[in-house]
Amino acid sequence: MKIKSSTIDQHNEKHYVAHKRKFDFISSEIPQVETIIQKLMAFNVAIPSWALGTGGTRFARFSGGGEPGTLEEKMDDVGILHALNKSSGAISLHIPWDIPKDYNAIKQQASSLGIRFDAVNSNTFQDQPSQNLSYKFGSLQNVDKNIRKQAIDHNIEVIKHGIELGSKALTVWLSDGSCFPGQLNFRKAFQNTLESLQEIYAELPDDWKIFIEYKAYEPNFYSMTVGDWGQSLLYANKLGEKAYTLVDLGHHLPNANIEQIVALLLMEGKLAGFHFNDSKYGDDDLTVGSIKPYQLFLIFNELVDGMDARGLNHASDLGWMIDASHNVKDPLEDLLQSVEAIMLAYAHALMVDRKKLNEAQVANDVAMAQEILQNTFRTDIRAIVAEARLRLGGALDPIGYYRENNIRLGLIKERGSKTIATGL
Ligand code: PSV
Ligand code: MN
Repeated sequence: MKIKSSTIDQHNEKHYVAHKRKFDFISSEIPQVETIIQKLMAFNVAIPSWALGTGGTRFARFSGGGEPGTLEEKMDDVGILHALNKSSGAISLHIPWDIPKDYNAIKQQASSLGIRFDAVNSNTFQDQPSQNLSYKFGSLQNVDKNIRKQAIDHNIEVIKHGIELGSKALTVWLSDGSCFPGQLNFRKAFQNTLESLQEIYAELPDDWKIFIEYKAYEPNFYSMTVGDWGQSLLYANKLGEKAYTLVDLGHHLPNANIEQIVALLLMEGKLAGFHFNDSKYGDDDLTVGSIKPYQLFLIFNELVDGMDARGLNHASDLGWMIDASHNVKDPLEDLLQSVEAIMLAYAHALMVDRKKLNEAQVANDVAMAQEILQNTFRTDIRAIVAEARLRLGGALDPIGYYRENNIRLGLIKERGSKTIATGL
């Protein structure tokens, strides 16, 4: 299913007067509004190929119907999102869940939808039917050299798929670790993992990066071999300049100060980018910004500050990806909400008066520093994000459009109500 731009124009006409009133007001309040709009227009967040269907828990999965059953259909779904918000122009593939059968055809489809291929993700946390050896006791860390070799080869194969598609990064998330004290020799597990990663690193093309994603717990509950940003940074530093630490917002112990982690990784030139999601308790994979929108803003505040300090291009120098699971909402609506939350947090961060904030910091004016951040966060800038979308031909109210035009019903008619997407 393709969204016709004429139907978006009709939708926008209906909403334009109300939008203009809000936009005129907010632009009169914010002097740098044009710069913010230009930056928003350049910014895109990759959609994970594994999160276009309904997610589930280990108890149950309640499919909503019309799920994309093939990679082509997943691409079409990202095309729908991108047509509506103009900020979802990339897809991140998980291999082997989404192996392209015909590279040229899939690349043609991508370019017709205005989508590029972001980081490719390897999977050595599950056993595949075609696989000889099991990852039950880990992959790159495994005590068995042959199992490590199988996992290394898989990662190299993922790089090859990525090269064909024009990706520029490999994301490695390992479930490796241990469930009980004594199960693992920590030093040996680290060394095995490092040596395995070095073999993968050696296969990276010159213009590629490797993203090392950490996670505090799950599926292993006593130790994780890449359990926090310190461990990830150790691997990244030992591997070399193409290796970076990837932050998934749900992968920390409760109450971790993620904004500080981000600031320091950026300072060290080692921040890869993000897997965005939100959480209340653990790796809940909830809609971005649905639980802690202020934290999301504080993270973006550090990102903008740190990227500007290093002269980085906001839109292209870090990897921006969503990693969420939509268990009770329509996945496409959920993803629209997630991207909107990211754009709002980014726009708010661009608005922060950094000169004043710096003055407050050097004067130890704690109350003023808080005022600056909170006044920014409490300003309703939704019309600015909507204006950026409008200028690119997107919908003023993406979810409104999605509902008015019964997109899910159309997808169910096209694909049926019982299709099941690959992924978690
Ligand atoms: C693991 O929890 C993770 O965050 C990794 O990024 C995986 O690739 C993804 O989720 C799988 O859903
Ligand atoms: Mn992740």
